[in-house]
Amino acid sequence: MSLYPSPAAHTVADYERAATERMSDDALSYIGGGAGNEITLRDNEAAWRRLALRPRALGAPAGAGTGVELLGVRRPHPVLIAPTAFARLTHPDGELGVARAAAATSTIMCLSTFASVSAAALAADVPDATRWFQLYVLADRGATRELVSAVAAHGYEALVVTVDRPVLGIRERELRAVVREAEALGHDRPIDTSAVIDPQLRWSDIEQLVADSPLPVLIKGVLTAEDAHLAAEHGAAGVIVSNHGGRQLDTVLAGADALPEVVDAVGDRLDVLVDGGIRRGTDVVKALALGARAVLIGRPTLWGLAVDGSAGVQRVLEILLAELENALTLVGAPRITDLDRSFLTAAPWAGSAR
Ligand code: FNR
Ligand code: LAC
Repeated sequence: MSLYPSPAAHTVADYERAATERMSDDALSYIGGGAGNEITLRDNEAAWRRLALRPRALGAPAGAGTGVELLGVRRPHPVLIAPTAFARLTHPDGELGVARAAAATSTIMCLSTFASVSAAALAADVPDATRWFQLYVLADRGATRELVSAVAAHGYEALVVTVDRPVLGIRERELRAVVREAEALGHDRPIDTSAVIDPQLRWSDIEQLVADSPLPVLIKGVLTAEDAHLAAEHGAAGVIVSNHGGRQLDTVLAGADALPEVVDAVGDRLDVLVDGGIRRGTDVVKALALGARAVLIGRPTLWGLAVDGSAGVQRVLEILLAELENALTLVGAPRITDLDRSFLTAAPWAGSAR
């Protein structure tokens, strides 16, 4: 019998604390760690807190709706599950548990190239989860093409091509821990993700991939207007403003700070999404007010998974969605799509202890 959800688990932070208590040191270092001094990792959360809300009174009937349009498709809400590798390291339910929680909350799940289940097995096991596939372009382009046709055949609706990992960031917590990925996943030796990802990927490859792909392509890991323009010019349907959860290059901008320039550059042509440090419904409101169409959450789903398997992931999503609805009504936006930058201002408390 599971001890959770306990009466004390009301927030994403409660799940983080509970997960920290029960995860192995190795899993904690892999999931919780970031690159270098972890300045970007910490700032991903802090950057949302540097924005204050400017609510409007009497503007929004309660429950006015969280619906958004994403890649031209109506969705009930703008929260997605970010791709995270090796979910079975966290809990035996793994990605199948995440997918069940996604289906129960009408959340799009983005499956990692390095998932601990195959794209086909997940599609067969949880057919009613809306699925996107995160693609690392492999040095073996034949294998990459096969992977793309397999995920399209199995009903995945978009490709998320991650471009911020030509090499692995220097993650010191991970270096200090012995990550027993292999053992947890039933392999006889560690999986060297860097050995298979193509470090030489170029924008011309993206153009080819878009031309070959039966699915719309989003580029994940964009932090500048320059790259957003290039993504648009090379045929992407969307960009995900992301620093990979602070795991790649330390001291790059947080998603919240990079988002405005990307929205200003391509927001009228592409769907702009953002991830990194989203822990509250108010963070989602701020992201959408800055011009994002949707947000992705990474670690919070893994904390839910660690605490209570699929039920924990579902509860984490329910908490965020309830907070989002509450914040939307209180900020006075009739519809989520009515949010704009007039609902935001620089927080007077930014820079002080919070
Ligand atoms: C990731 N992320 C990631 N991204 C990706 O494109 N492919 C992947 O396989 C992984 N794997 C992965 C594993 C773990 C343990 C974490 C924490 C993250 C990055 C992820 O998609 C997302 O960008 C961040 O996690 C978002 O930040 P938050 O929500 O974790 O703060
Ligand atoms: C990570 C890789 C798998 O962030 O993207 O761990």
